[in-house]
Amino acid sequence: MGLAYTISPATVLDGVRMMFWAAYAVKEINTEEWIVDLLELVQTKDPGEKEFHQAVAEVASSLKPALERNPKYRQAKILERMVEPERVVMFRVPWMDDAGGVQVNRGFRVQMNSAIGPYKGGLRFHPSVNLGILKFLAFEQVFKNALTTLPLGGGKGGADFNPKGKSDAEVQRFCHSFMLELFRHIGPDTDVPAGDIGVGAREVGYMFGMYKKLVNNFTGVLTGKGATWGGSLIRPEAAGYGVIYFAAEILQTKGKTLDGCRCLVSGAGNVAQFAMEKLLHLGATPITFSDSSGYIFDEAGITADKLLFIKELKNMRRGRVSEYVERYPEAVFTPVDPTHDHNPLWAHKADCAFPCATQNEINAQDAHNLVQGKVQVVTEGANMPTELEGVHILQDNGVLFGPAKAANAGGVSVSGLEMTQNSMRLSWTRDEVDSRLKQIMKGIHQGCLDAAEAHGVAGNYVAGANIAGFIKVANAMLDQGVV
Ligand code: NDP
Ligand code: 2IT
Repeated sequence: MGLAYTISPATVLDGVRMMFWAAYAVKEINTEEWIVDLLELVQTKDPGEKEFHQAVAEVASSLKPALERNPKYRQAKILERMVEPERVVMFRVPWMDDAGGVQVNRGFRVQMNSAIGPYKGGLRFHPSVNLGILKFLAFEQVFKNALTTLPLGGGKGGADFNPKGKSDAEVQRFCHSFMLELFRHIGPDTDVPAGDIGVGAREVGYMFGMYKKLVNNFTGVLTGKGATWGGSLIRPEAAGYGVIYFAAEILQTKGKTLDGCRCLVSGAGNVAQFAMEKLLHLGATPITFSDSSGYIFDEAGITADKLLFIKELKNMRRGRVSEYVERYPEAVFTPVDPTHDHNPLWAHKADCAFPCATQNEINAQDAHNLVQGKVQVVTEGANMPTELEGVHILQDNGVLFGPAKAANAGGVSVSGLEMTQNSMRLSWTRDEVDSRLKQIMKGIHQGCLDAAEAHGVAGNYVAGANIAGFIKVANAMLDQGVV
């Protein structure tokens, strides 16, 4: 028998694979140049998506050591593939207002990456929502979900619907119309949405009801469900509690605790409320919070009673934060001033800061003010609340900086635990879920430190989070081939 007949198909395949990698290897480009090229490509392809460009730039600029260590990531164009969503659906959401008028909104779902699990991520209902914002959020979600150690891919969606000033019936009609299209693109093993800005228990309930009616199937297709119909205990608290668990871990590396710390918090929604609650549990004192109309500074400290008032104000009455000073006249309300080049909330003296409202709420000037105010720790509750220049100013001045994709991963982690409980058809106790959440946040913190250390950027949580999340997804993509 001749030699040709002894070569197995597997050997031939190996040979082809080697030729494939060799062809790439001859075209040697330096990593920095390659990163610049990638950012240019992203900007040229979708020029209007500035938040998405910002998120990609932040990740790409910290991946250099990982890309240089394993040339296959560049050869297989892993990052080029990661910036391209696997699928985007965009759809009309028509609904009727209480006066009988027809309203039309635009709905989206960005299914970014499913290398390590079904697409997972929240839905945002806010008038500012557009494709660029949802692509930035979906891109961040891919890395965040990888850090949780749970089998979750990344996605994000939402609509440019403004829930403010809408009646309950209008919100219900909108949610039902939104799900009338979204239902065909999601499923418990395909894509599992949850809440985000403007989407809480009420909206998840209406969307779940419509999904169940359409598919005639009671299944865990959304997370953040009510506790009596498939929701997990601690899911409402999870993102805010997780942020504070993460900050406690950061402080512990310096032998410190949150006990006695004075804390700046922004936002007054789900994440901000439960971040403040956990700060109080751990002996710290929140002194600020905000919404889109302005912020409150309460020098005496926000107590558990005052927090109850905030929850009732924002969750039941959907009111504005200025009402707080009517009840607690010792506090000060400062309205948003669009002519300001900075947010005065971040100029108060404090030990820690927790931005928990929205993207880009800490710019370079705010970062300088935080440094000036002797803030030692900034831990992000919102997604990308700090502009890249602000991040560098904080890090260069020795502020311990916990980035969103690690620090706020508690929300999606408990969503993952909700999916597990749904699959097992059982519910865990509050203590069980809370202790798993704590363990996950501890693990994410350690994972960031380990990845940073192993890649020559010890102590840099931003680089550590990006590298650890990237490697997990990238290796899965390599294993699965060019799909
Ligand atoms: P909520 O809708 O419950 O609260 C959002 C808060 O931020 C409100 O106080 C809102 O003010 C304020 N806000 C929203 N948009 C703006 C804006 N453009 N300018 C100023 N203030 C604004 O949302 P969440 O608390 O759920 O989300 C807050 C952040 O946390 C977001 O970045 C979200 O992506 C992120 N996140 C959420 C998780 C979750 O599980 N919910 C998990 C991880 C991260 P107003 O009341 O005036 O609208
Ligand atoms: O940004 C986020 O991580 C979320 N909004 C939570 C997503 C989820 O699927 O629970």
